[in-house]
Amino acid sequence: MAGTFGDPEIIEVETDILIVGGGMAACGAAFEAKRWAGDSVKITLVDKAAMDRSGAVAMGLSAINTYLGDQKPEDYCRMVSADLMGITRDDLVFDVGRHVDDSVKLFEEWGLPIWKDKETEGVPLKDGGKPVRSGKWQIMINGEGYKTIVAEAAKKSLGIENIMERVFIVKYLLDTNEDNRIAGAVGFSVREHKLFVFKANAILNVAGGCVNIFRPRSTGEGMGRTWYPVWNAGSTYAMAAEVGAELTMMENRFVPARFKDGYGPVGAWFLLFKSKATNAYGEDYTVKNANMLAEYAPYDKAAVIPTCLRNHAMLKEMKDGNGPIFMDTPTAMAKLAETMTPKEIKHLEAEAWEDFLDMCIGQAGHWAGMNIRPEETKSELMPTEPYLLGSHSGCCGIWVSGPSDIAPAEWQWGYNRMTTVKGLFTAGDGVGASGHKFSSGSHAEGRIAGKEMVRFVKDNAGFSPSLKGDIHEIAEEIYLPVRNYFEHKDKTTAEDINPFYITPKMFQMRLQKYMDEYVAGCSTYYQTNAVMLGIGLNHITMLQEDSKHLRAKDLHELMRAWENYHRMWAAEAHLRHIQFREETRYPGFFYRTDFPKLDEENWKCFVNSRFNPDTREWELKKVPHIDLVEKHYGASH
Ligand code: SFD
Ligand code: AMP
Repeated sequence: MAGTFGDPEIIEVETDILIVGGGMAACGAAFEAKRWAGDSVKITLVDKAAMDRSGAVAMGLSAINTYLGDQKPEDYCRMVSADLMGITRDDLVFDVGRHVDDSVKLFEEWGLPIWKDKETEGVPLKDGGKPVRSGKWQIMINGEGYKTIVAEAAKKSLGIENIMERVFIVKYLLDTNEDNRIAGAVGFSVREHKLFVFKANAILNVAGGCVNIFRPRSTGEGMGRTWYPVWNAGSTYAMAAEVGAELTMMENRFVPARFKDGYGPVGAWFLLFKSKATNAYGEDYTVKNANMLAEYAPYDKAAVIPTCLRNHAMLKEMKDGNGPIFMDTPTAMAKLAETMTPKEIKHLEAEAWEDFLDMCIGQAGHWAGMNIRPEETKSELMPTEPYLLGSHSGCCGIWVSGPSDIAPAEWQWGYNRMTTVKGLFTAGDGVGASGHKFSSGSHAEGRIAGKEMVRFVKDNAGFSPSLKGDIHEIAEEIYLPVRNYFEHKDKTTAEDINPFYITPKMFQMRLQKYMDEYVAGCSTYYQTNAVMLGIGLNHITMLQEDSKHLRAKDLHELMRAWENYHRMWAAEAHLRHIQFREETRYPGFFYRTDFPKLDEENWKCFVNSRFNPDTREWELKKVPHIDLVEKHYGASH
């Protein structure tokens, strides 16, 4: 290896179960797998960051968005399906629904404060405590320390000696002897010059969703602010795709409506504070545009307006010149205050701030910096840049085997949450076609996968992984950006301007510009068509060629280089799926202007894709959708 810091030390780690990621799903998996594994199955967890504050819940959260309580899993399925325009996997959603409350009860047992109604104050959920509901499915928490609490339980279960932090996994490796069989993974430490080669019987791929493939609305000094975490770089989708796992619904995305510039979430404002959002002239855009929304089929089954359609109505106002959009916080607070004592009003004002201080500190900072008092001043809302995720109000991800008791035969192949690659499992943002899991559902899904992986490992006890590929060649490939830097850095006087290499930051900006301009980003009001997509794909193909020239001047930048490589893969999958689905299924998230209508007849189906690692070609296909809830419980809700 060229360069001043020499060859990395190569360290082999043998384990039975490898958990890649340290977020909500990973913590759930670690906890549950350990319960079933006993001491006979070795479990190792690798996180690119520090588990206490890694992943989407790093800053904490103010609400747990999935808690069923007295409600039925089939009703949860109906809600999820309607919000995601009718195409979800009922088997997977039902499975989360029947297990999610157990995760929430565990969180409380581990120390997470959950708001209770006055009558049951201080009574734990498991003893009949009634949570304060912000919405039908959501409950309120004091959640600044949410992730540290959940991570602590996972760490305690696994044992600190089985956890490796600050190791970035770059790719998975298939087995030499058995086709389509996972055998290991490879990643590097971002602190020490060490390359880790893992051999495993089963791997859980839970590295979160994908942020920053689109040019963000934040610019200049605000750059780096996003809603979902910047460190979710699409690794889950990219690494699964590279070994040939089938993806599903990668055309789906989430464009959250958020408090402008600070990216503060809106749920508590809409649901708990009962606030209304309006156009510039005080009109409720969802009421004003109700007829326009009625054109979209699954809408008639939805108890509330689906998330993308709320955006659709908002975008109509913005395009018609009726922006900005406001969250009318003063009216909502005044209304709530009508029946409150002065002390209660102070408490309400504190809650308004705490909602953001607990999960999106930047928004509280923005309010303070802009002299905004929510009880006096309205705040602007804005649809953000698109995010790829499978756990929140989106459903892109990987195609997995479902639970044996409910999944139809074609949706199950032995082990719940196993991908189409033998031994490779996923959960949380990784599982496609089943959104609205959120933090609690991702943890529960991790638990489901963790348990199944133990069963898989025990059933496959004779497996001896033999890694495909020469490890020294792989090491060369992984550290190539370092070589690029040291070989060429002295050829110019300004080290960031050099015709022989690309900095990860510039590479990311190029990707973001392509995605923004051609693949329905903010700058085209989320619109695209076949011609634009064709140009976009051409640009991304050229970017792939140039990815060999990424540079890294230190280990931190090496992580940035590989994050962007993963982003590029996720972006390509997203583009190809949008190209394939010739309709507008999610108006408000994106529009195919050449197919502006929702087409139930031809497109009420999943779109699945597979990158063939041998031919290096993508294959896309339609997969029939089955409404299991309607089949077993009828259409009512
Ligand atoms: O307000 C590698 N979410 C909300 N969920 C709720 O329940 N309530 C809310 O209030 C929610 N809201 C919210 C939410 C998220 C964010 C960012 C905000 C607000 C501001 C969603 C949940 O947080 C989300 O659904 C889950 O966390 C998803 O879980 P999971 O496990 O799929 O992803 P993760 O937690 O982000 O963890 C990813 C992990 O992977 C690591 N990682 N490790 C090794 N190698 C690599 N190459 C890696 N790449 C990534 C990460 O470090 C991390 O540990 S609200 O908006 O509605
Ligand atoms: P958000 O803060 O937008 O991420 O939303 C948090 C939760 O509230 C999610 O379960 C959303 O589906 C839900 N939610 C947000 N806004 C609304 C709304 N206007 N109507 C109904 N549900 C909403």
